[in-house]
Amino acid sequence: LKNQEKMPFSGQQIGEFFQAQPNLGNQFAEDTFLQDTLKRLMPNKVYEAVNPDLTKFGHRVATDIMKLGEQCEKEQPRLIQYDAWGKRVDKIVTCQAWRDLHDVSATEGLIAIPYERQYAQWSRLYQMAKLYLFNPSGGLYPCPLAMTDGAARSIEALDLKGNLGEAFSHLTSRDPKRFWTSGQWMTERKGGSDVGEGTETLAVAQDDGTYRLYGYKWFTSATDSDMALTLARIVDDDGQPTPGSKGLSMFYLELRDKDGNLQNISIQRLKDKLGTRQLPTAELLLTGIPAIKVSDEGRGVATISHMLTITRIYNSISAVAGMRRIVALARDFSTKRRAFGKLICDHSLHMQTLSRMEVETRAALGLVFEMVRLLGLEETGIATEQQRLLLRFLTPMAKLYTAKQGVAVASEGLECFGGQGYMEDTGIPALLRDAQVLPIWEGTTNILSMDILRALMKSSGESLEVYANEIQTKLQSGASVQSLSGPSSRVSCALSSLGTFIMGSQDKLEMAARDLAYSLARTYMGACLIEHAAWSNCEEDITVATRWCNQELDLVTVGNNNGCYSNNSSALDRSIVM
Ligand code: UCC
Ligand code: FAD
Repeated sequence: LKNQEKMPFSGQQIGEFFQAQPNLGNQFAEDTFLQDTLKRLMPNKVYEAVNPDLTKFGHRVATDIMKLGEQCEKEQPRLIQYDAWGKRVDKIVTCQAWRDLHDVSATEGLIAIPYERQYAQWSRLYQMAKLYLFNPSGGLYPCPLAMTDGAARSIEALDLKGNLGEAFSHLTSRDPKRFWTSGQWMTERKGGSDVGEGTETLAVAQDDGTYRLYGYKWFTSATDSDMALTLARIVDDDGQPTPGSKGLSMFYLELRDKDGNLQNISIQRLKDKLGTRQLPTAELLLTGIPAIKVSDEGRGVATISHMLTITRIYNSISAVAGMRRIVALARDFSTKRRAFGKLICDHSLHMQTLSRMEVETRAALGLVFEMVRLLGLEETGIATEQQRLLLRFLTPMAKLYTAKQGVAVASEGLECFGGQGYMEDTGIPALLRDAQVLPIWEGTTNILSMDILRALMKSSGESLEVYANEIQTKLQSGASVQSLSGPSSRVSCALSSLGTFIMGSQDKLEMAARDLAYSLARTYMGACLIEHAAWSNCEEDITVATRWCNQELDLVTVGNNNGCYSNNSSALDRSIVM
């Protein structure tokens, strides 16, 4: 053959075909479901007022902010424990991009917005819409923001501004030089779920009314934060603590002194993690750090639950935002990648795969923004008792369910890119690695399933009544749209079988807790999708609601019929596993 030097792979040439990479457009402008959700939940005047900022931010998260996030993945934090002369320094070195994300968070008002309350109860929706946009681009900075917001909300809700007003003003500042972040230290080596048994940290009273804390915190994320809320056990005059949950109190502390040196803390090591690698997560030895008690003695768990509500809502926002991101990338890629003679978006089976991911994403978004709506009502003091109960009930449900969806959709999403989805330098695997933490931190799936039961019992069943009433109200809104009658009756059936199951199976609730939580979440999601479709009256939304309700609503009934929660099922589970 002549002219062999012109063959495509000859010499130094590596071929002529290069796959066009997936790109992101403006993440607000492209997300019509988010826009519609906000239009439905906000008065028009508020939506029009926040729209320009969301549009601007939607562009930033696909451009400069995304670059900062990518940089944080490349330049991960490291710990310098000793200086050249052997002195212990315990310095966490973060990259410039991480510090820039701190400044972006302040100037964009990511924490400030809901506390400024310029848009009354709708301020939360506005803020959470920004956080949703920020999450998959923000290099895990949303993690410290979650704890920062949780701390600010705790200070506000617990009326602690007298003592902690200065901290509150730092946490909610738009000035990067003043803006503080907070940690949330609950987990110790003996246990992160059962903190009542797991907490070994002791608090010793000082003459001036403050305390010093001694202990070992096993997971502390964003250890470059300025302050933290934590749990410890106050010792009596003989040095004896009260065991169990009733011995725990909540404390406020600042990590560094005025010169920026850690105050009686040593950073033992940074965690070597599957994902969230952008985020410094450390083990801390507390060797007498000064702290202020900010709960009643023995009320630590109940008090820190104000923070948990916020961080669990952030977790849910993060899950749905991750889903949106991978769907957006996979959708764009499908218009660029060819196989078997056509673009993969023209293969109907691939399009079905994408549309199922989109339905999951919309169902999750509907539930999460419903929670955010309720949070806005609660913190502006206008929520009814029923709405407060509903928020309490939905928070663990949404956290646990969206976290699982987040992992499943990220995994499916990776596959949409074929082998490239598995390649680290595309940035796509990080979406899966980072999603995998969402079911673990802030309460695992089982623990949150039990938390739903806790909320149910504590309200003597009223939470369930409120939940059912709210679903009925949503279905009512769809009554005028004929094509929603099918999905509405599926939700009604699911609701009544849930009610029957709960009332008739008090002894089985623990065994059924996880399936029950999933069913409660799916049923509520169905109702939210129906409400949305009734509001828009558009065919696409009606199809989404119909598909969701046709596919998702039978779990508890199936489990019960299969004897999964019967008296001997636990013994059978044990024999299968062991
Ligand atoms: O993982 C962590 C940080 C990660 C970084 C942040 C990321 C955020 C997302 C970012 C996205 C990018 S921090 C660690 C998180 N740890 C947990 O979530 C702990 C999980 N374990 C539990 O939730 C358990 O259920 C415990 C610890 C709450 C169980 O403790 P107890 O002491 O056994 O619980 P009790 O006795 O049932 O509850 C004590 C009191 C009760 O109130 P009273 O005494 O008035 O009856 C409960 O009703 O606390 C109340 N309580 C609650 N109240 C318990 N949980 C709640 C709740 N969720 N809401 C309201
Ligand atoms: P365990 O409590 O030992 O649980 C092990 C398993 O047992 C879980 O699957 C759980 O669901 C199951 N289980 C336990 N009890 C029950 C039960 N009664 N019924 C059924 N199943 C049960 N913590 C902080 O306080 N601050 C932080 O900043 C922080 N950052 C983190 C960052 C990362 C990246 C990670 C991975 C974790 C972080 N954590 C943090 C810790 C996290 O909150 C805990 O890991 C989590 O709460 C679980 O606790 P554990 O690891 O002790 O697991």
